[in-house]
Amino acid sequence: MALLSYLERAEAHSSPLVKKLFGIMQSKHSNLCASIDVSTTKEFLALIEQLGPYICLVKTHIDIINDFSYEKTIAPLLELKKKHNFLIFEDRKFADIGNTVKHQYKDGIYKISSWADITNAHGVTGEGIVRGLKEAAKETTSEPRGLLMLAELSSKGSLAKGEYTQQTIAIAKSDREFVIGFIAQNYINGFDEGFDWVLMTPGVGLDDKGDALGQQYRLVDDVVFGGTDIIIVGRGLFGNGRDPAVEGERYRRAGWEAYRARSALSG
Ligand code: S5P
Repeated sequence: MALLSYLERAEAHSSPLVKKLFGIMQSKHSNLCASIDVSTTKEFLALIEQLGPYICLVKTHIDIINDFSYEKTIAPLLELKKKHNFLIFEDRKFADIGNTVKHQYKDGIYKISSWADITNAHGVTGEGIVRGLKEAAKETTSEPRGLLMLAELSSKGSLAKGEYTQQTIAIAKSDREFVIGFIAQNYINGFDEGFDWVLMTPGVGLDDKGDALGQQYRLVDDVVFGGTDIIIVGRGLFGNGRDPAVEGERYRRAGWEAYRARSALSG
């Protein structure tokens, strides 16, 4: 079957959040998500300001920011979101029982459900995790919120494979309204069944093969031709003294051209 453009997918999708995301991707010609793993608010906001024009999504690990506060970290992040037109994905990787994740998502210092459009969860604790997170989203806001299930991981020796991956996909299918897709390394048989899941892939780097702590990088073309919709890039954009604006444009172009080439081949 021919691969649809992001615009066609936006028009056809039932989720308001996915419509918005694909719409942004189409208008910015970007399937690049920037992973901003830094530990001060100053660096965090400066990087997002520089990368803003090139990305469709900002991925955060808000709990690694030393000087976090809603006023100094989140309020300006939301201003940058408006200015540059991207969505926000808090990579919280929830992994507890439904009742606990419900509170972890909406309470505490971070109040993730109040500002992050998208978050993600492991399947390890079973289906209740989706229900708990969905309840928290509904109790927080009328804005659309979405969940990605972690079906596979990029790191060496990951246990998320085979039967575990299949069971995680089954959990995702328990709620096709709140669950919008997956974090995985490739398109996996069993995802689809006629539903347009969003697939995002981290562990992407054009210059490095990995890091000293088990991260493994693959090339943009490999992950996009492997079936991904959104490439997630962190240190490739700003690590090792790289210029985020230069790398932002480089990865944006690489991701966009790869998706176009894949669509043309499938058409
Ligand atoms: O399988 C995974 C899933 C995730 S969400 N592998 C990953 O590396 N990630 C996240 O993507 C990880 O937590 C980090 O924030 C980012 C990759 O960063 P990079 O600097 O290695 O590109």
